[in-house]
Amino acid sequence: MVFSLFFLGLADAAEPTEYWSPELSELGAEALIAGEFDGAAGLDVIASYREGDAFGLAVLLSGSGETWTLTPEIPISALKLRVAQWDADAEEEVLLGMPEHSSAGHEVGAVWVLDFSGVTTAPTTLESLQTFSVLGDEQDSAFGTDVQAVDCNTNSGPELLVSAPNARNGGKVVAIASSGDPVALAQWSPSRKQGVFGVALGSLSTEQGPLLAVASCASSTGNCNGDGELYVLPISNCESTEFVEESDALTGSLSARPKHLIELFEGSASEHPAILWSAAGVKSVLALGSGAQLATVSTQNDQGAFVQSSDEVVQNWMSSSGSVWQVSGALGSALGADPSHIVHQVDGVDLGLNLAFAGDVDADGCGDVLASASDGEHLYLLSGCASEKPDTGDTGDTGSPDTGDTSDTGNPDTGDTSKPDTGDSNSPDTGEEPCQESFGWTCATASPVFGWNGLALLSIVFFWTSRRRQTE
Ligand SMILES: [Ca+2]
Ligand SMILES: [Ca+2]
Ligand SMILES: [Ca+2]
Ligand SMILES: [Ca+2]
Repeated sequence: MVFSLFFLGLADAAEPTEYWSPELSELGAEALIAGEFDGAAGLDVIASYREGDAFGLAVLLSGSGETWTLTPEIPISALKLRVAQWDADAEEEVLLGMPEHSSAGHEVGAVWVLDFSGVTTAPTTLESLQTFSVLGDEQDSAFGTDVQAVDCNTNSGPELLVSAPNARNGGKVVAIASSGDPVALAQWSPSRKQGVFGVALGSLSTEQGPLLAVASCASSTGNCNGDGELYVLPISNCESTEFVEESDALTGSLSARPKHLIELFEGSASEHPAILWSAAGVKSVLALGSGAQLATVSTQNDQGAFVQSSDEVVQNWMSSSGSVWQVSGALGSALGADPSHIVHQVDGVDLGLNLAFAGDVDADGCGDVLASASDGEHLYLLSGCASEKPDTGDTGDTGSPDTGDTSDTGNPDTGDTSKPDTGDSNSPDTGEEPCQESFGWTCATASPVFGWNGLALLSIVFFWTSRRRQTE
């Protein structure tokens, strides 16, 4: 295996703005989604919040403009939120997985489909938004750990694909019919009858039809410490029970339990299609065709949040060391050479516990992202357009602060990295320390000066590995 390691070079700093401050505890710390849910033009946002031992959903629909707090009759102790197209109307529906949900005293797990179409007044209960629900069939199986809606059967409408990684004999994924009774049409489980199958799910649309990506840990710890496997299941016809062989895994030996499996935009990697195994601490780019691990991005102190937007080029958004990094272009060898990274940060706050793509909310031509943060009180809006550009033209006028201006011509401000200048003009910034001094890391490999905060902490490691399979 050949790998090279270098750090991101110059980056621009961007100041997020407070987008939603509903005075709830731990807003968006567990889950955060955004989309068009109510049918009234404008972004709708749903975030978890905490009330004592339980979670609720904080809802901000553009049609009402008010914050609603919704809790079900049985308190939620664990949840997953996904956005899906469930019914025929144009609005998106919300999938709520509750893997610890109890029914009749048994913790069987549940998934609800919530429909906010046309909802303009505060619902009295979360249940009143329910358009479909299904309970797990086995105690302590963690049914609802992850969920996707994919049309995988000839009957009308999509099916609900639900994982129950703690189910007997190594976990399972089931396809639930959307019409009629919520019965299981199909089931996938590991033939070795051990491990944790279905810790995360992702849906992929390919020329060969819909595919379901399933993350599994071979051991039953659920941590995927070097034994994580990615399965890609054809689901154009899901109507039977299938046992998945270890040798069917697209790739194995992956680290860290993923929070998301994401179908990457074209242009995100050297091969397409590609899937991102997005876990806390590690983001692995996996080629769907060859199974090769194309690139690995290591992050620090994050929860595995990752989203993409697409402007002129793909924008990758991920959290590391309390900041959200916006990295343009392919997650591959060109990454470190491209200086147009933007770091979004808020003083004193860990930003980016969860991320949600928000569309172009501020109408400046670039896709934007919502981020929850450790202060727990606000959702922040991260603008996809760089609010500050590198100083490429300082003329020496000493009176004006150098805050990312590009109108001056003259001396480039070569020390400028991730912080607005504080007033100097014809000399390099001195307010920013090279990473060598800040972190004790060597700075020799990339650009001359590094930013002061966290640049070295988002290190990019490329693994040029061939496809790895477990074949025993
Ligand atoms: Ca809306
Ligand atoms: Ca719909
Ligand atoms: Ca609907
Ligand atoms: Ca924008």
